[in-house]
Amino acid sequence: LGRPHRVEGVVVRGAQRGRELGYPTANVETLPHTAIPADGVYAGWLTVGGESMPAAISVGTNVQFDATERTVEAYAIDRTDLDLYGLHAAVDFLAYLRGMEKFESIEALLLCMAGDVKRARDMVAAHEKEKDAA
Ligand code: FMN
Repeated sequence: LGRPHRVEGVVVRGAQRGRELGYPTANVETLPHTAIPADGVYAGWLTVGGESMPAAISVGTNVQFDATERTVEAYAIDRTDLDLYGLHAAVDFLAYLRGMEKFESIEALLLCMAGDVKRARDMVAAHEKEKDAA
C-alpha cells in the first residue's frame, strides 16, 4: 500500500465510441490473472513511453451501451490527439470516484463524465503537489 495500484497491457481498439463522445480512451488489454480494481470510475494516470498523463479511468462493461466485455479504459485528460494503438501502457489508480452507471441518456452520461474528469484532474494535481512538497 501507499503506492497506486498499477495495471499494464497493450492498447487495443475498443468499440470506437469514445472519440465520438469526446472522451477517447486507451483500452488496455490486461494479461490474464491481473488484479483489476472493482468496476467504477477512478482518478489516476495513463503512462505510455515514459510519459505519465493525468487520467479519468473506467473499469466495467460499459452498461450504458449494453456491452458485456469488461474493459479498463483510460482517458488522458485533455489529450484528444493521442493514437496509442499497439503501444504498451500502464494505468495507475489513485482514487475511486463512483460506480458504473446506466444513465437515462447519453447526454446525462456525458454530464457526469465531465464532472469525473474535473474531479480526477483536481485529485491528481493535489497528489502531485503533495509529492513535490515531500
Ligand atoms: N460507461 C458506462 O456505461 N457508464 C458509466 O458510468 C461510465 N462512466 C465513465 C466515466 C469516465 C470518466 C470514462 C472515461 C468512461 C466512462 N464510461 C462509462 C465508459 C464509456 O462508456 C466508454 O469509454 C465509451 O463507451 C467508449 O468505449 P470504447 O473505447 O469501447 O469505444
